[in-house]
Parts: sequence; structure tokens; C-alpha cells
Amino acid sequence: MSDDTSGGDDSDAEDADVPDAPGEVDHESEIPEDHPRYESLLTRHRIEAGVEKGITSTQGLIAEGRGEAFDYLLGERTIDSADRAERAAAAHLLLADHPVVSVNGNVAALVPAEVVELADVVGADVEVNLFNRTEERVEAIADHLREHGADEVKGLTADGRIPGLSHERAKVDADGIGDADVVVVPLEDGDRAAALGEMGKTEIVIDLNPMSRSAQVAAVPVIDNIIRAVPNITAHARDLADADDETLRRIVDEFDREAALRDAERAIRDGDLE
Ligand code: PTJ
Repeated sequence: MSDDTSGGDDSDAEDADVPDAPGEVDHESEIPEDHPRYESLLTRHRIEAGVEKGITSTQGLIAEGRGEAFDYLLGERTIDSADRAERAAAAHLLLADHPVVSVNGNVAALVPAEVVELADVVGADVEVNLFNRTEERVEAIADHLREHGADEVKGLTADGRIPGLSHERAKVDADGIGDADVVVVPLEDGDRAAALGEMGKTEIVIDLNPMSRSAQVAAVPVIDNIIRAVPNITAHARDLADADDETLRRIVDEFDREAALRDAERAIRDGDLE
């Protein structure tokens, strides 16, 4: 298992067979696309830029590191069961009366345009919901999503509550997550997914850790990097756009959440790391 995950050490650059990533990246276009760790370096750059812009919390850096470790063990690919989960997620979103995509500081930094596109394709609302909530950060994330094409961003009113949660994630818009029947919950290992389930909502959780609390309780656990997962859910939604409800319901019913969690854990434990 050989790898270069530093992205910041130029000392061996002249001798290396592969291009080294520049130490200081001002713009993601400076990351060489043929670098073997391109996706990881791009992800790190976006998270760093998110912190600098006041979108991502400093804890978000740590969360990214945890996710990256799982992704490395998964082989940094969308495994077949994750692709099935992404198709089931698309079917759920297309069947929903009121789908909402929940956005935190990491999601906003990593996939702002992709989240807006998914919401457009399935007719979902986008709502900012934060663990480390400050009004400045909610505003900054809403602005960032608008810069990436969002017309309306929810989460600023925060006039609803998720019962049974004591932390800031309980604050939702009554006509957003409060009213949703299907909620996409990306990148959080916590108790909100269970609380949303108790409210009768269907959760689609995107998380690289199949053992995370959120993934464990999700109707659809998507064990994949959000960078790959969101565009792939959108692609499935486009593919299913003309499908009738019966077809969509069959996709939902045939999806096996236990098998998806098991497959991902097996891939992580038995991964072939070359
Ligand atoms: O912006 P805030 O204030 O709402 O805070 C956001 C973070 C992410 C800091 C907060 O929700 C948090 O601390 O989350 P956790 O408990 O660290 O959980 C994050 C989960 O996301 C972990 O299970 C990681 O494995 C997973 N994860 C991290 N990066 C990715 C990921 N899953 C998919 N794709 C990623 N790129």
C-alpha cells in the first residue's frame, strides 16, 4: 500500500514518477487532474476553502478526515450496493410529496452546485441545518448556495423543532424539514436521523461510515462519498423521470437496507488495498 496523501510536501517532487500536488492551492484548478490522489486533494481543498469562507466549521475538517479514511478503505469508488441505494434514493425523492435536502457546512463546501441540481431535478427544497449553528454561518451557507444557483434556501426561519433533540440541529423550518416526508441527511453521525424517523419521515442518509448512527437508522443508507453520491442520485433521478409510480415503488421496495450496510462493511473490512 503506497500512497501520497500529503499534498503539501514539495521536497520529493522532482524525483517522483507522479506529479505532486502544490502545497498552497488558491483555486482547485491548480490541483493536477492526473494526480493519483486528485479526488482526495480536491475534497480537502474545498473543505479548507469552506472554513476560510466561514461556511464550514473547524470540526468539519476532522469529519472530513474520518470520511476520507473510510473512502480509502472502500477503494474510493461507488460500490454496487451504493449505486443501488442511490437509485432507491432517487425513486424515494421522485415519489415524495415534499422532499428536502438538508445542508450542513461540509455539504455546502463539497457539493453546493450538485445539491442545487439534485433539488431541481426532484423538486426538493434545500434547507440549511447545522450542528454548530450560528446565524452568520447559516447566512453564509445560504449565500453560497444562492451563488451556486439556488433560488430559495430554507433554514433561516427556524420556526419548527424536531422533538427529542436538545442541540441546534433540532431547529428546522416548519414549512421545510418540519413538513417534509422525505429528507436527505448527509454527513452527520448523530441522533437527528432517528428523531426524524420518529416523526414519520423517510431518511436518505449519505455517509461513508456504515456504522454511523445515522446510516444505521436510515431507510436508505448511501455508503459513498458525497462527491460521488449526489451526482449519481441526480443521474438516477433523470433516468427515472418518466417512470410511473408503480416502477418507482418497486425500486423502493426491492432495496434492502440491511444488505447495503452489510456489503459496505464487508468492502471496508476485506478491501483489496493495492
Ligand atoms: O456544519 P455543521 O455545524 O452542521 O457540522 C458538520 C459536521 C460534519 C462537522 C458535524 O455534522 C459532525 O461532527 O459530523 P460527524 O459526527 O463527524 O459525522 C460526519 C459523518 O460524515 C462521519 O460518519 C463521516 O464518516 C462522514 N463523512 C465525512 N466526509 C464525508 C462523509 N460521508 C460522505 N462523504 C464525505 N465526503
